[in-house]
Amino acid sequence: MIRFTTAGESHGRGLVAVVEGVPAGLPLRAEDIDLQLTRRMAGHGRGARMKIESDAVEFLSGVRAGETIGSPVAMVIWNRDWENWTDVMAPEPDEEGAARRRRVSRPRPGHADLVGVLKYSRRDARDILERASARETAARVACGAVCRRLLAEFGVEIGSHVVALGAVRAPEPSALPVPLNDAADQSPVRCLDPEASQAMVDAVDAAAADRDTLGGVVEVVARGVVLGLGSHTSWDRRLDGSLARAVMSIPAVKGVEIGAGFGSAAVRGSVAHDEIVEGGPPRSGGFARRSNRAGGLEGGMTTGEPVVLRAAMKPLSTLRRPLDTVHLETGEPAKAQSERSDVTAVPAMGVVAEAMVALVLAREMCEKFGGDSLVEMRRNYDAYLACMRPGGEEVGRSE
Ligand code: EPS
Repeated sequence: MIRFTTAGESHGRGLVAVVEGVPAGLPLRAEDIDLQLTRRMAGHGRGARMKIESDAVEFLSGVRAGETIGSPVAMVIWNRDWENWTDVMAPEPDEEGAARRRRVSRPRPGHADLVGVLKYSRRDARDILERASARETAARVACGAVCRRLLAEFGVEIGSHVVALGAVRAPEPSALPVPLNDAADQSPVRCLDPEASQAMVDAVDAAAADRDTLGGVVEVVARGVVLGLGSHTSWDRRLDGSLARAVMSIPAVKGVEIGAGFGSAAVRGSVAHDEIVEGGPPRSGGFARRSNRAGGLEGGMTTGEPVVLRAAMKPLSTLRRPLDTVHLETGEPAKAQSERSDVTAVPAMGVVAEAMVALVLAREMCEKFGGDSLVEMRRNYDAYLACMRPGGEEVGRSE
């Protein structure tokens, strides 16, 4: 079973990412991970921090001679900015009072600051924000990149694009380009429509000039996913639930919808569903759909159609035009602390959402097709395709 964990503070020494349960024999290079880390750093509206960092992983374990060996894959991403924070973030007792210099006492509405200090009995909201910072998503992207590499062995391609940024909404494309990211990554905001892309850039610039922030919506698409990941049999095995949870856990994401999502609530059943026809690929059991309003999931299981979900991100809560708050030490009304931040991170959130989708899909693939090694997993996958038909008869089986 694939599991992952991350550790690290935004201005600490670095971020640690560990993925367990990766089958042995998967070709894996640091470049596979770094490519995704670089995509996460990009996007119009990112702040000054991204000019300091140059995210890249170092493998600490689990990879040898360019292949996984079945043990936990541990990676570290060093924070370049740490050099400016060595005293403030030092683990040793703070005799000089260095940490005090960067104390955060005016919690930002919308961030974890206030609830965090109360819940964890801290004086300094920096103890909370250092971990609540979206910097942590770099480690998730590293874990997701390992899973993405595994999924690629089974023909799965995951991409995303920005469908709305602030009030600007891109027109719905008639068909999505393949591979999706090759097209989306050309845009400074990862939007497929050139006109909407320019309007989004302008909206970001206008928000920056007003010292404000913007949210938006991204769509994630996973193609080539085999039919039957997840299960209808129990609530916690339904894959739509697992995907929604994983994507909802991304900082600032406030909504997730699958396929037609909220829109399907307004239409009649006769136009909400995807009619079944013969003639799909072996991956879909030889069946296909006339449409994909279900977003590739029925009964909590993949149908073989592309898995499609959307995530809505609220505007970032670190504002250079701060909102009202209360000073933690004096109890007096105050303006919230203004930390350096992004105007928007919606394009980056798409890359993080791809990673979370990859983690969930890879976990389900390993659960269904097991395997301590990639060879074993592939054999089980092929055997499943061979018997995937009503009744489960194997192709060419003698009577
Ligand atoms: C981020 C790094 C952070 C922020 C941002 C995301 O770096 P710093 O705090 O040094 O500027 O830019 O975090 C937030 C938007 C937030 O609210 O925490 C990153 O690596 O993505």
